[in-house]
This record gives sequence, structure tokens and C-alpha cells, in this order.
Amino acid sequence: MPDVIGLGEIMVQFNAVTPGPLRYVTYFEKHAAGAEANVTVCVRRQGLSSGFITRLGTDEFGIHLYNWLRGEGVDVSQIKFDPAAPTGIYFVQRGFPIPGRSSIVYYRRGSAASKLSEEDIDPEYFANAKIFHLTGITPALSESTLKASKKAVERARNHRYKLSFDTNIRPQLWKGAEDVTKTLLPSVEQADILFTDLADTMILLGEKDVDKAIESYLSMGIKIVVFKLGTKGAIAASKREKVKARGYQVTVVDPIGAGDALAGTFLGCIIKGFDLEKSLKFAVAAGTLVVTVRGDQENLPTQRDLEEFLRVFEEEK
Ligand code: KDG
Repeated sequence: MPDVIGLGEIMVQFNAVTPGPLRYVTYFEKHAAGAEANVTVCVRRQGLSSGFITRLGTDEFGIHLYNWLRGEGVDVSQIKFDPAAPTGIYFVQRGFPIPGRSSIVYYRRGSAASKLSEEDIDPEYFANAKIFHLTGITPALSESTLKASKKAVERARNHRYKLSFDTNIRPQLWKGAEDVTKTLLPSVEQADILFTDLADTMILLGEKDVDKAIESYLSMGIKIVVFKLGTKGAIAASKREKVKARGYQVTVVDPIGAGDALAGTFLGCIIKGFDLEKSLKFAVAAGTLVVTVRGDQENLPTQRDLEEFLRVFEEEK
């Protein structure tokens, strides 16, 4: 049984080879991506086991994504194929209108993954898991994905595995801020490990002070809060300690997927028994590596890659 289980949608990402408005882009590069799936692949790179629960279409893209996950060593035993629905895809526009940032255009409504339901949560599969990882994306996809998410979250409370939750608010998937808060706060409150940032926290708590926000999250009973600060690094806090990891200056090609690299690496490090400071340092380094290329998963590092990265970057400090 896997150490870490993810639930959600993996899609084919078509990433613009050249920056600028999509209407002028001629070439797109195909990648496998999706927040929770990125985390399961990241955990594998960290040398641990992981499994992914989803539904895929029986189209070429569904087969590609299944083979991709299998190739990365993610357990695919819980993936179902739906011949009546397509596999979701999305396009990435890079560097416009804000250099160094990307934006997303989804073609995922009615996708096979949006039909995930409570039936897809097999309690047996979770029996020996250490962590269940979910983000704010999966509950936003449909009524049935919301129910499936709730079922897995509720089980975390009564079982040995921990709930890791990344707020990952994607405004395109929601009706408005009220809808987000009502739907996601119950999962946030039950999380053992929370990943978030200022933009999401302003929506969820209406708080713009990072330290106050961390205190609020901890007072909900969350054991570890990881607060991402973009290029400035991140903070990890528990009731007992608060540590900061600095960011690294690199050339940003596409920032999408950095948060998942950070989350997956942090979870892997915590499972390995590393302390908060070391876990966060590795996690920020992993997120940094991902922004230097197109695609969310290709640059996910191993432990050895991270040690090499830190050796060079820390020497330059
Ligand atoms: O975290 C990266 C993801 O946002 C990206 O891969 C696309 O999963 C995705 C989504 O639903 O936005």
C-alpha cells in the first residue's frame, strides 16, 4: 500500500513553447500535469511509494497519462477508465501579460475525472497509507468530486493516515469567494499538514498578515502550516517551532507546478523523519527547480539532486 495517496485530475498540459498571447503561439509541448498527480510523482522521486485515484477517458490522452504515471512508478490500481467522457486538457500561456508568470486555459468540463465519486474511495486502499494529499482543485470540479473528497477527508480523521491539504484556489473553477470558503474551510480545518499562500489565505480567512494567518491556522488544530512566499521562500510552523527557508534567484520559464514540488518534497521529507527546517529547505529547492522548465513533473528532483542543488546554492550565499 502506498505511503502517499492523491485524489484528483491529471490532464494533458499543452505548454506554449514560446511566450506571449496564445493566439500567436504555433508550437505546444505535451506534458502530464495536475496538482495532486504532481505530488504523487514527486513523492516517488523522493524514493517513497505513492498511488493516484482518478478517472481517465479511453482516448489517446487517457492512455498516455496512465502510462506516464505507471512509468513514474505511481500505483495506478485505483484508476478507472470511462469510455463516455474525455480526458481533461489545458493550455499554458507563458510570460504574458506578466513576464515570469503563466496563465491557464482549461478544457476539462465534463471530463472523466470530474465524474470521480464516493465509489472511487476504497477504504481498504487507505488502510496503510501514511498521508492522503488533496488540494482545493478536486472539490471544485463537480458535486461528485466534492463528495469523494469529503469521504476521503473524513476517513483521515478516524484512521492512522494524515490529511495533507493544499488550498490551491483556482478562481476559474469557483463561482466566487463565498463558494470557496464554504466548501474548502471544513477540509482546511481537518488538515494535519496545510500548504497555502497569501492569495489563498486572503480569500479563505480575509487575513493579509502572514504571521497572524499562520496563528489562525494553527489555532484550528492544524499541526503543520507551510506558508509559501513565492520567490522569497517559505515558512513552516507548528505549535512548537517556526522556521523559514530562503528562496533562490533563478530564471523563471513557467512557475506552474512549483507548489506541488514543494508539497510533495516536504511530505516525503516528513515521512523520512527530517525536521521542519531540513524538510522546508529541500521543499523550496524542489519548487525552484520546477520553475526553470516547461512542465510540472519533469524537473521533480531526487534527494541526491536536492543535495547537489543546495551544495552549490548555499555555497554562493
Ligand atoms: O499546481 C499545478 C496545477 O495547477 C496545474 O498542473 C493544473 O492541476 C491543475 C489545475 O487543476 O489547475
